[in-house]
Amino acid sequence: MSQAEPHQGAHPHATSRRNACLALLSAATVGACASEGSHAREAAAKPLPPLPRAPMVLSTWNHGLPANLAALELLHGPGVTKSALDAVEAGCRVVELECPDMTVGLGSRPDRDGRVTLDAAVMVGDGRGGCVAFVQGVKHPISLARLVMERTPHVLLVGAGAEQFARECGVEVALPTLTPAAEAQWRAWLTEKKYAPKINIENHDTISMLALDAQGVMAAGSTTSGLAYKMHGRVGDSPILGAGIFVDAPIGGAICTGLGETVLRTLGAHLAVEAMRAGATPQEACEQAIDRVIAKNPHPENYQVGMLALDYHGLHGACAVQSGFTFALQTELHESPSRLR
Ligand code: SD4
Repeated sequence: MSQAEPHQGAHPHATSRRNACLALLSAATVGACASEGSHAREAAAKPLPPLPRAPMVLSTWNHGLPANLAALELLHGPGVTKSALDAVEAGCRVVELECPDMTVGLGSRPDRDGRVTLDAAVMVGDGRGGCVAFVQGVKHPISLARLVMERTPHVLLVGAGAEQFARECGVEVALPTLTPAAEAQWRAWLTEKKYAPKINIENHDTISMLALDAQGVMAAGSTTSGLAYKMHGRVGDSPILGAGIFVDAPIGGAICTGLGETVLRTLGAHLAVEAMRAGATPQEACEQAIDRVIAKNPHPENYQVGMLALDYHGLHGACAVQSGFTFALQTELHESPSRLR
């Protein structure tokens, strides 16, 4: 795909270790796509482009499309006062409210005891981060994670303590319930109770997001219900800095999705950022990190991990263990033609 060419729909490319990732580029997304490994390597050989004047947002899975739009909206236009962190929070909140895959937010599938427990994290390039894990009844865990970063001396709050902090901040904590759809699926699962924690392409889940604003500030976020029917108390990679998300200025950021245990064992996002620090392009960094995940976790045919990386020049990379990993990149906002003025 030429860099100037608008591209619509799913775009297969060969960056995964086992197969291919899919780059999801919306009709509103044009240009600057270094998602193919060869593009990224060519770009690395050339002098690096100047710091981007236009902001960009990169997210996991199909739900990255609406999330990116909400995020980028905050970063565009004259007199913009919102930051990359505001954008990440706004984008993730979209999926927390509406997630057809039932894998983010209060409408998610529960753990094996029938309780929806949520994890989230935010991080910015100066090393600050906030995380919440194993929280129930919180509509927007991504915002609670940000509050942990901004209002406490801590990085990670979990469970009842995190919920208490939410109430203290005036964040509503609802009584935990299941949506009718989630309850029906859980009850069907209970008939067999097969505990097989595999995340594959049928289980599109976590939204993880990287945003780079026009001031060259980068932020990352992730929010998830984790594995469906997990053990009560299980926490994955998403709320752990260095595992599910990591950002370090002026190197770049990386985010993950997939089976969290495999990423926790390798600190995948940190690996990718350190690879970039050592000179890898974002694409090479994702490939190296995914190689490590596969090396340290047997039977890669049984799990999926997708990784995205972005550097401060606006180059991005993507790689996954298996085919079927989609991501969304948004660099521009477009207004649709209208019939009425
Ligand atoms: C977890 N990494 O809790 C999350 C889930 C996920 O794609 O990202 N799935 O393991």
